[in-house]
Amino acid sequence: MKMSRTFVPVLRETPADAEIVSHRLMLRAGLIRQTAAGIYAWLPLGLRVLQKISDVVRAEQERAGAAEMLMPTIQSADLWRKSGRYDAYGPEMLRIADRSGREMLYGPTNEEMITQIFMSETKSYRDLPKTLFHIQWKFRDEVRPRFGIMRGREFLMKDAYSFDLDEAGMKESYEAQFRAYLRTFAALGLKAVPVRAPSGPIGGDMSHEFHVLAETGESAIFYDAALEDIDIDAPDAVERLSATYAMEEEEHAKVADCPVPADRLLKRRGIEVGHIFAFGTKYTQSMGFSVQTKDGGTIHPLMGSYGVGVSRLMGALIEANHDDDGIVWPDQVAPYRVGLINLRQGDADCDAMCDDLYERLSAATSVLYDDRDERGGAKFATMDMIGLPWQVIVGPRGVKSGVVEMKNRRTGEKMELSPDDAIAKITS
Ligand code: P5A
Repeated sequence: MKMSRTFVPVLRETPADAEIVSHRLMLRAGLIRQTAAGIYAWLPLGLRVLQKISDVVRAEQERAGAAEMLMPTIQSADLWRKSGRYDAYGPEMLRIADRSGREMLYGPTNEEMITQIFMSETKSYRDLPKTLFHIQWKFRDEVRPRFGIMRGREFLMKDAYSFDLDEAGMKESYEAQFRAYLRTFAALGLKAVPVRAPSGPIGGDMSHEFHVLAETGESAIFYDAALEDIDIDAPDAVERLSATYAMEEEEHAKVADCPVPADRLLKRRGIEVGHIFAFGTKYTQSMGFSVQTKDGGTIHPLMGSYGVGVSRLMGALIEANHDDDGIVWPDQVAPYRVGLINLRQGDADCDAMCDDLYERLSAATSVLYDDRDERGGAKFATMDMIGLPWQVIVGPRGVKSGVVEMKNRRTGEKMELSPDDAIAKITS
């Protein structure tokens, strides 16, 4: 992609109303723009990152045996009356009416809808267990939307739903998602702490939140330092992590005798990037979903639901990956892998070398070519701000001696290479 064609409205100044670094950098790097309180447009670079995060989340869901589908954002109030949640949900739910006055809502979550869809087609124990997921926009009319997309009103969530025949099956599905979450956050290069959690309006009594550690996190968490030594790839990782003490401050305060010795109890701030629940028959019972069992009886399937804040993850990733000059994207989620800078746009030799590099690099990886008629200083600042992993810099001096400069955004390491060697290094 050429900078002259795409839309990257970089801001020189720090936006006054952005309190935390990820919000500031998302605005400054031209990833998002607010369109109404807590509602954001995703500009080209932001959308590419959102898609890459979704890809990582999706891959780990599929690996865990969950199948992707897509449910609508708009739901009918009647569906929510069946579970009794229409009234219970309160003012966080955006309630709307269609032209004939039918009550609708913009979904804050999809337990009712998936249950309705799945129960219509499922009569027998042979159809279970199953876990289905989608990655879809949600709306919650938060009292205090803040920190940009971190606590938005409209936000992107991965939500998965499991259906099982018995408690043991439900526990297995829960653990499969638990493990998928550990893998997802690790694949994104984030350190996430699973914390035992109250289940709130979703329901049930088995629930964990996953917190990415960050000083700007909204939650304070207390946990046993031993938790940090657990290898998430070990077969007993889920078991050990669920058994190890970790609580949000509010819950921790309710614990009469904390079992963790004071010298091992850590207090950190965290960003809640995931939350999983097992609530058994809460929805299948209220909505009348039963299946036949092997021995001729009937049961209500047991459910769990599993959320990842996909858009919030972008904020968490920036909190964990930035420096004074801007964002420093990890490879997996960078909007482009390479930023190509032409220091003398309009100079025939520089243009020719850039065109050649652009074509050859694009064949192997993703490239953003800054082909604007701008000063070198401005181009450097922009490229550092948007944080692509590699910069390839073409200037008149280098062109004469047949070299380009390459810079690693994370380490700051610079090297002079022939165009061929630069391409080889980036694509190796
Ligand atoms: C689980 C999946 C649920 O809604 N139902 C379906 C369950 N859980 S949750 O904890 O309420 O939300 C799941 C994750 O979504 C993110 N999230 C948000 N992200 C941005 N802005 C918001 N206002 C917001 N609210 C929730 C969080 O990451 C949360 O863990």
